Amino acid sequence: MKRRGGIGRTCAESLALAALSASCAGAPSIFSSAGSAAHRIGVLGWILTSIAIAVTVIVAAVLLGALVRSRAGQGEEVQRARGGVRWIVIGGVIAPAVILVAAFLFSVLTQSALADSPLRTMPTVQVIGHRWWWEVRYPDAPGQPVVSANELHVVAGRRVRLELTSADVIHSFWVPRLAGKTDLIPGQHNTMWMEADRPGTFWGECAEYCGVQHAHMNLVVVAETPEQHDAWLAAQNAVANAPTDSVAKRGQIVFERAACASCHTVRGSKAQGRIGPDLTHLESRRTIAAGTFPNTRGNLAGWIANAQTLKPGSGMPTIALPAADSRALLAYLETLR
Ligand code: HEC
Ligand SMILES: [Cu+2]
Repeated sequence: MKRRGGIGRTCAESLALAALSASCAGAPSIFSSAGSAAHRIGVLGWILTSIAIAVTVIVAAVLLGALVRSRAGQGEEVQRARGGVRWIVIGGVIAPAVILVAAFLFSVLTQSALADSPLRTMPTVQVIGHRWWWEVRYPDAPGQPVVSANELHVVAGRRVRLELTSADVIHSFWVPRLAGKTDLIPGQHNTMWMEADRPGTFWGECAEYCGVQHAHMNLVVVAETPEQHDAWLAAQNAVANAPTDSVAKRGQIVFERAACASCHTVRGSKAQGRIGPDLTHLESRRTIAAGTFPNTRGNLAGWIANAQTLKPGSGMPTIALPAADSRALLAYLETLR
């Protein structure tokens, strides 16, 4: 559903976004895992939290006991009677060593379960971090390479390998309900695997401070059935159809003249820019500007006219266009399904 007019985020839209991130099935917390990798991390989280709580409670109880006894003036006798040195060796050396070794072992076991195994054949998705959006590529897709942004489609119940790198600074890929964090580092390819155990949408974000718009660098993972995924890939695979409607045709000319084409690619057209997100299937995406706004007509119009007010410092300049051009441009963008 598209709405006309309105710049920026209205109250209803903030709610819509909140609903999207929440309907991204529950709070994005490691304790509500929805995939095997995240599940292991959740278990490790509970183990470490339980150990920490137990240690705190025991230490507090012993301390309290000592205080009560020293108040009663029996401190020294008790210490002598019970063997103070033994307490120190057990409580101060052996117990911490056992606890730390156990915590270390649990962590190592989890880490090795999460390690990417080159033996398994998994479909690969490449994720490239940009200040402040995510480029997503599907090199295994049949035919043309599929390129999208800020939305990652996977098959529910199937592992996918992520190949992570960055075009500028260090970012960190994190979808709390599906997997742990992995850094995206310029000049390096980190890999990880991820799996959603059921269809649904899952909210993700950049987990490494990467500049002023770090908080507006979100993404949505869409887990779907194999049939839905194939249909989605086939649709993304297609190049954009040339617009037939006269207003949209004019919009395409505006797009190519107003510098949009120097930064954005629309496959199947002259626009081959590589600075910003691929817009070939812009309309198929749920959000714009990396999860910052729901993808509505009003927000698209507002974004183009006010990008620097809405996401200051972002790589997208504010572009003022005459009203008629702006309408035509929107009509064109709406053909990019
Ligand atoms: C100097 C390069 C540049 C120019 C020129 C430019 N853009 Fe962008 N555009 C970007 C960048 C970078 C982003 C990503 C911004 C972000 O999310 O931080 C972006 C984002 C967008 C988005 C949101 C895409 C998404 O999926 O989030 C749309 C739509 C868009 N631009 C349309 C346009 C149009 C229409 C024009 C011409 C009027 C234009 N851009 C001109 C660089 C540019
Ligand atoms: Cu980032």
